[in-house]
Amino acid sequence: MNRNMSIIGVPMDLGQSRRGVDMGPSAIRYAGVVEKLERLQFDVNDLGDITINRPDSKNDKQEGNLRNLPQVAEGNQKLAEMVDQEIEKDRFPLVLGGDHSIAIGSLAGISKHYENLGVIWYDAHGDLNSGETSPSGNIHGMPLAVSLGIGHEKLTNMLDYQPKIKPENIVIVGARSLDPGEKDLIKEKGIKVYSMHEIDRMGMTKVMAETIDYLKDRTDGVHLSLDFDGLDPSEAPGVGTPVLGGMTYRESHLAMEMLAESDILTSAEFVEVNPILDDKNKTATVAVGLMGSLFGEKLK
Ligand code: 4U7
Ligand code: MN
Ligand code: MN
Ligand code: MN
Repeated sequence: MNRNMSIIGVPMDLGQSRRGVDMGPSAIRYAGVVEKLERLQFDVNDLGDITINRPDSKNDKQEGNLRNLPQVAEGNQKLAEMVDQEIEKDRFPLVLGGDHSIAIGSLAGISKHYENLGVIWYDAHGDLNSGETSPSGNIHGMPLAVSLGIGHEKLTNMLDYQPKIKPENIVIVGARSLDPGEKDLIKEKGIKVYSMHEIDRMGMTKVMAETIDYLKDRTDGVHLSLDFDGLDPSEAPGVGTPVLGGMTYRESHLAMEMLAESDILTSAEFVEVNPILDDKNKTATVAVGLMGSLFGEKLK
C-alpha cells in the first residue's frame, strides 16, 4: 500500500435534501482520522476542505429532475481535479464526505489513471438512478450510474471522458434498497451485487473473499466507496437515508481487514456521515475505526 496519503474533505450536502452531511469531514477529523493514520505510519497530508458554493434558493429542482445540478457539478469538478493531482504526485487519495454525489468527482479524477478501475460500492443503495428513474431528484442516488456514463452530460463527461468505469468492474456490497430502474440497470449491465441476502447466507468472509478474488484478476486499481448507510442504523445512526437490516460493525471491520490483507486498494472515500443526525459522533467514530482496519491496524 502507498504510505503517502492525502485527505480531501468535501463538505457537500447539495446531492440530497437534509442539512448536516456537509459537516461530515469535520466530524471524522474530530474523531481522530489524522492521528489514527499517523499512528499507522502513513505520511498524511490533510488538504482541508474543498469550497462548495451554495445555490441561492436550495431545493428547487432544476433541469431534468436533478437537484442543485450546477453546484453539485462545480464541487465535483474541483474534487476531480484535486484527486487527479494527488494521484499524479503518487499519493493515495482518501476522500471524506459529504453526500455520496461526491463519488462522481472522485471517480472522474481517479479513473483517468487506470485502464480498468475496480469499484467496491459498500452501500444500502445502488446509487444507479438517473434523472429519468430517480424518485427523489437527489444526485447522491446517481453517482454509480453517472460513472457508467448514464445521466446528465455535465456529470458523466467530467474531465472530458466517459465512461469512468465498466459495469463488470463494479461490486456492490450490502444492497437492500434498490429502486425499480436500478434493478433493471443491474440486470441489463450484469453488475455484481452482494445484497444483504447473500451476506446473511454466505457470511461476510465469503462475500469479501469472492469480491477480492473477482476484482484482483480483472482490475489495475480498486476504489472503495463506503456509504455509512451500508451499516445498520443501530451502529451508524448518523446518516440521511437509513435502511434497517444492514451490515454490522463487526462485519464491516472484517470486510476492511480483508481488504487490508489483500492490498488491492488504490483509493477510498467515506461518505454520508451526518453529525446532526448522529448520536454523540458515533458514526464518525465508527468511520475512524473502520479506517484503522482498512489501513492495517492489527489487534495483536
Ligand atoms: B445514497 C434513493 F429513492 N434510491 O435515489 C434515491 F430510495 O448515496 C435513495 O446511497 C438514494 O445514500 C440514497 O433517492 C443515496 C431513494
Ligand atoms: Mn493525471
Ligand atoms: Mn450511497
Ligand atoms: Mn446509501
